[in-house]
Amino acid sequence: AAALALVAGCSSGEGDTGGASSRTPAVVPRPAQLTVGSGAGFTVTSRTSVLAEGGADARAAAMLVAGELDLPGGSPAGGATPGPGITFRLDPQAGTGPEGYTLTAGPSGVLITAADGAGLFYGGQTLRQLLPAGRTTGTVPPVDVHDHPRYAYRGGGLDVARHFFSVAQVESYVDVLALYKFNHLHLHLTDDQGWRIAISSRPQLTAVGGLTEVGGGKGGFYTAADYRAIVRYAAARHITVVPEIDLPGHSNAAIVSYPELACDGDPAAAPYTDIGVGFSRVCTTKESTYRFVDDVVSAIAALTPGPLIHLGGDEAKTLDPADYRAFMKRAIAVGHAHGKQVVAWDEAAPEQPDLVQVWHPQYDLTDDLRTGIAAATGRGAKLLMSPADHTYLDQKYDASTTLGLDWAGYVGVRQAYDWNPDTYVPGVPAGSVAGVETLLWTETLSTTSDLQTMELPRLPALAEVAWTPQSARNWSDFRTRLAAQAPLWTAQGWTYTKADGVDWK
Ligand code: TNX
Repeated sequence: AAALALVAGCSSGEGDTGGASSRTPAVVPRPAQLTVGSGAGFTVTSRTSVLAEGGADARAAAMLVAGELDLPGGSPAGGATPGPGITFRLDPQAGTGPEGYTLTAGPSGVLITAADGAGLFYGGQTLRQLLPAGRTTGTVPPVDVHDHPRYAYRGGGLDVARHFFSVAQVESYVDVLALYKFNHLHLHLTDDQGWRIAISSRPQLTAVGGLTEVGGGKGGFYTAADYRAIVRYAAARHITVVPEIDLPGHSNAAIVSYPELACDGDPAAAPYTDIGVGFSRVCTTKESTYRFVDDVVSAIAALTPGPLIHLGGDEAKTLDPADYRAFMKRAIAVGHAHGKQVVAWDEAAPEQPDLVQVWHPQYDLTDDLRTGIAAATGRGAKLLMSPADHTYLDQKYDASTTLGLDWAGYVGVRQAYDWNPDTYVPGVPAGSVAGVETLLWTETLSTTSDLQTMELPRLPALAEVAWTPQSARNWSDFRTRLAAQAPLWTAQGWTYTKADGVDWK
C-alpha cells in the first residue's frame, strides 16, 4: 500500500503554500519526520490498556500519559481491555538519541520507543495531539514518527516577581510547557517589586520583600517546600527548573528588606509597585553584599537539583560599568563555588557565564554587546536565544491587544515563529546556540487567564522554533497545524487569543 508521503524532515521549507491536508496530523512542534500510512489507524477507547516495558522510566511515562488521557494505566488488572494497546518501551539501544522517540500507530496498537524517559514522555505528548482534536479517545491515524529535538535547551520563563503566582498556577504553566516538549522552566524569582523565595538565613527577604507586587497587591513567596513541589512537578514532566536571582540591578525588594545592601549615602529604598526598570542597584563595593550573594546562592543551589542557576545581570543602569563587571564576575564565581553552571543576561557576557541569555533585539545589539557575546562564545560559552522581538510573550500581539507591553514592538504569531536562532546574532560560531527560551514577564499580567491569553498561541510557535529542524518548518504549514490545537486548549480549560494570521475555527 502506497504511503501518503508527508515526510516533514525532508521538506525544503520553500514553496510549501498548501498547508496540511485533512489527513496530516496537526502535531506541534512538527516532528522531525512523520509519515502517514494508508492503512487503518488505532482506535483508543476509555478502556485501552497502557503498558510499560523496560523499567521505572517507562512506567513513569506510561502512568503520566495514561492520566492525561484518562486511561487505566499499567495493566489489565487496572480495568484495561487486554489486546492491542498503547505501549511505552524504554530501550537504551533504540538509537533515538537524547529526548528522541519513535511512534508507530496501526491496528495492532501504538508503540512508543525511546532510549530515555524524556523521549517516551514526548512520544506521549505527540500521541495526545494525534487523537481527534481535543479528545482523549478516538482514532489515531496510521503514522510512523521519528522525532528528536533541534536544541537541547527549550525553555519557558515565568516572572513571578512582578506579580506572584501560586504553586498551582506555576504548575498549570508547566502543563502547557510539557505539552509542547519544553524542558526548562526559568523562574524569575526576584525583582524590584518582590522577592519570592524563602532564604532561611535572610528571613527579611520574604517577611518584607515578599509582600509587595505591581499594582499594590499582597504579593507572596514560595517556602522551600513550595519550591520543591514545583521542582518535583516539573521534573516528572522532564522539565528542569532554572531559578533566577536578579542582581545587581532589579534588586529594590532585596534592598528594602536589607537596607545595608545599598551603598551608604544612597537614598533609602521604598517598596516599589510600579513597572519602571533600571533604577536599583546593590552596593558592589561592600564585602557584606557578597556575603548576601553567597547566602542566597548557596540556599538556592541546595534546593535546586538542576545544574543551572541564573544570576541576572540585566539593566543595572545606575551602576558604574566597571563596578557592574566586577560584581558579575564575583557573582558568577559564587555560583560556580556552589556547584552550578551560571546563566546571565547578555550584558554580562564578558564576565563569562556558562550560558549567555540574549534578550536584546538585533537592532539593540550594540557593538559592546556584540563584542561581549563574541568573546564569551569564543571561550566556549553557549547562547540561549530569547530576543525580545520574537520570544517575549508579554509583548502585545498587535494594537488591539489589551494586556502586555510593546517596547519590543508587536509580536504577532508569525513574528514569534519566523526566525532562525542560529543566525540571529550575526557572526557567532556554528554550534554556539544551546537553545531557545520564551519569556512571560508579568508587569501587566496577574491571573492564569492573563498568562494563557499571552502564551497561547505564541508559546507553541516558540516550541517549534526550539524543537523542529529549521528546514522542516514554514509558516503556512505551521499556521494550519496551530489552528488545529485550539480544541485541545479548550478541552483543558485554557484561554487563548484568536490572533491574526491563523484561521481559527
Ligand atoms: C526587559 S528582559 C526586562 C524585564 C522586563 C521586560 C518586559 C530583561 C533581561 N529585562 O525586566 O520585565 O523587559 O518586557
